[in-house]
This record gives sequence, C-alpha cells and structure tokens, in this order.
Amino acid sequence: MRLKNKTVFITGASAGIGKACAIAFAKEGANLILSARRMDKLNELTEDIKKKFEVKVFAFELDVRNLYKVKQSISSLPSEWNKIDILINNAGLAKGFSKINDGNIEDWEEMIDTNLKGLLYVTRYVLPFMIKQNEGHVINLGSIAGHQVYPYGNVYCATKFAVNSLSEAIRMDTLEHNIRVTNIAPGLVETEFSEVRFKGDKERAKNVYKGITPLDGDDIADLVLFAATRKSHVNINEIIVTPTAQASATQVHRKDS
Ligand code: NDP
Ligand code: 8X3
Repeated sequence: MRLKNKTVFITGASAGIGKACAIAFAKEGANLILSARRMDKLNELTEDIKKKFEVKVFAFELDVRNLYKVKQSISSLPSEWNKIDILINNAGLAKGFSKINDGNIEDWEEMIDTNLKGLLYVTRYVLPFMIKQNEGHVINLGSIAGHQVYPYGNVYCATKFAVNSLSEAIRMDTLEHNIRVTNIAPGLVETEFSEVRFKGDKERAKNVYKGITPLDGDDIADLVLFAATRKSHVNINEIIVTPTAQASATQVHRKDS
C-alpha cells in the first residue's frame, strides 16, 4: 500500500495503458480520478476497482481536446478530489499510416489536438494544485516514436517528440515547486493502439505484433508505478522500454510463425 491516501489523475483510463495504470495504482491504495470519452468502459472499470480494492474512484467523461471541458471539469473537482498527487497524461492515439503527401489532415489534427494540445491543457489546469501543495508528480506517456521517426509515422512521431520536449519543459518550469516529472517512452505495446491507428482493421493491427512478444499495458503500468514510488528526492526523468525483440523503432526481430 505504497500510495495509500494519494490521489492519481489518469487521462485515457478506459483502455490499454491507462486502464492498467488505474488497476496498478488502486492495488497500491491510491484513490483514482479517471477520465476518457467512453463512459461505459470507465463505469465498468470503476465498478471492478471498487469491488476489488478499498479505494475511492471519481470518474468523468473528458475529451482532452476540449479546452473548455478540461478547464471546467478540473477547476470544479469536488474539494475532496482537488489534492492531485500524481497526474498520468496518458490519453493519446495514432491515426493513419501514410506519407505526408497522402496524409489525412483530419487524422493529423486529431493526433496533434489529443497528444500535444490535450496534454498541455490538462497539465495547465492540474499544475496549479501541485504548485500550491508544493508537491506533485507529472508522468507523461511519450514513446520510442518521440526519439526515432519511422516511415509513415510522421505526425504521430512529431507529437511524441513534442511530448518529450514538454516533459523537459515542465520539469524546468516547476523545479522550484518540488514537482517530479517523468517521461515514459515505450516501444510496441499491444493495446487498442493499432486498431485505432488502422481504424478498426483488427487483422492489420494484429500483424503489428506478429512473431514477437510485445509489451502489454501491465508492463507499462509497472514502470509508471516504479517511477511514482521512488523516495521523494528521486526523480526518474525518463524510462525507454521496448519488447526484448525490438531494438529500435524500425528494428524488430520476428519469429516465423
Ligand atoms: P489505447 O488505444 O488502448 O488507449 C488509448 C486511451 O486514450 C483510451 O483510453 C482512449 O479513451 C484515450 N483517448 C484517446 N483519445 C482521447 C481523447 N481525445 N480524450 C480523452 N481520452 C482519449 O492505447 P494505449 O493504451 O496503447 O495508449 C496510451 C498512450 O500510450 C498513448 O498516449 C499512446 O500514444 C502511448 N503509447 C502507446 C504505445 C503502444 O505501442 N501501444 C507505445 C508508446 C506510447 P476513449 O477512446 O474512451 O476516449
Ligand atoms: C507507439 C509505439 O512504435 O508503434 O508509440 O509508434 S510505435
């Protein structure tokens, strides 16, 4: 129970890494503020967590692209919920896989608005709570795609390069306020990620992980938890993690099946 009485705010908690983080943090006794667009998934997760763990959960619908909703919902959190100890900026997505000259501009806007602007909006309104309490931890989901561009990854990679920059910037801007900042940069994690990228094409999504043992949401939640449970004077600046079979964004060793 390393996080008893701590409050963790997770964006994009309805699936994949965000959902795995919610469960991992609940196991450690943390109270959870969960948000995403799909309330049915969030409600299911909330029920499940409340049955299994003695923690409080406050779940609400939030599209991180909606600046007004971000501002309004964070500023009007019930008073018992506005001491946020840890923010996990996880909501994000890749949409499409094509060269820039063939790119779908709506897909670009969705990635930029979610991965970059959404992360900024949420951070903008959570940081003042942390600064006031002179304590906090911001954990951003970056990616190996934020370190290495890969073919057809263009705009997604650019948003994740931006997340890296913002992790560094938040660290600098909050240094005097005892706030920790961690950038988590995974390689291939099998979640709904590829299904979203390929717009529901399950077969194509499955092929991304063919012939390897990919990471899963629990593997990443484990590392997020590691970063969040170091002694208070220890800041994990970044964790880059890939499956054993992945050496870089473009080099993956696949077994023939
Ligand atoms: P999933 O697709 O499984 O989950 C994405 C989550 O983000 C969902 O809960 C979704 O919820 C939420 N989300 C998407 N758009 C929005 C939005 N506009 N507002 C609020 N929530 C949103 O993918 P992952 O769990 O894999 O991805 C989580 C994060 O990890 C992303 O930032 C991704 O870029 C990053 N990442 C993923 C890797 C991978 O290989 N899977 C590797 C490296 C980084 P809902 O649809 O209900 O809103
Ligand atoms: C997700 C990992 O390599 O599919 O950020 O872009 S990758």
